[in-house]
Amino acid sequence: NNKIVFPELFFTDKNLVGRDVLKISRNLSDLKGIFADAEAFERMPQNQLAYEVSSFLPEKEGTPGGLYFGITYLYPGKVGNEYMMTKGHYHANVDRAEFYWGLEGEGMLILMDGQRNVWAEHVFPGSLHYIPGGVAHRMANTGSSLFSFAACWPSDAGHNYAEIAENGFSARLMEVNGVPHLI
Ligand code: PAN
Ligand code: ZN
Repeated sequence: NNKIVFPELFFTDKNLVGRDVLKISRNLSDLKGIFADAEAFERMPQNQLAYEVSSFLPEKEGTPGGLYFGITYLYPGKVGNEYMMTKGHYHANVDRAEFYWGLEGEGMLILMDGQRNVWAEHVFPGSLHYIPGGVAHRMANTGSSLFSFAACWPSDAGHNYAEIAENGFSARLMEVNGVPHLI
């Protein structure tokens, strides 16, 4: 397993030394309902690993002024013609912003503002993406290898998954003639 390693935690603040990195994983079953082709989804093994997130959360959730850091490892694949993607969310504190940057592999950052306008940015190793407050965000792996990206967000941002679970994004990233299209 040669995926990019989590940075070495190197802090002079004694309170941070030895803090654990939180690891979560999402299987296909955790992504039920987010893909357009529900039949293709049901035919896939529900225990298939979709993505993993390793996070360093040095502050208590909700602390104003603190920062969180995480790396997401998004595996390649498609559900029907739709690229494998993260659940996506607004921040619970909706005006909180976030940085994403590409580490390995390639994908698209899908963004949606409060008026449900959707646009996307190409993510590749070294690309930096600023997600303003009020903008929902989701990543899709458009390549055939592991897509890893890092994120930095405020410790008082929180996650609002319900809004996207109920209403989705107003556009999807589909493969058409071998290339990604926002539809
Ligand atoms: C990221 C995301 C991570 C997984 O750390 O939480 O990429 O995506 P979902 O949370 O949408 O499943 C982030 O945006 N934090 O705010
Ligand atoms: Zn976020």
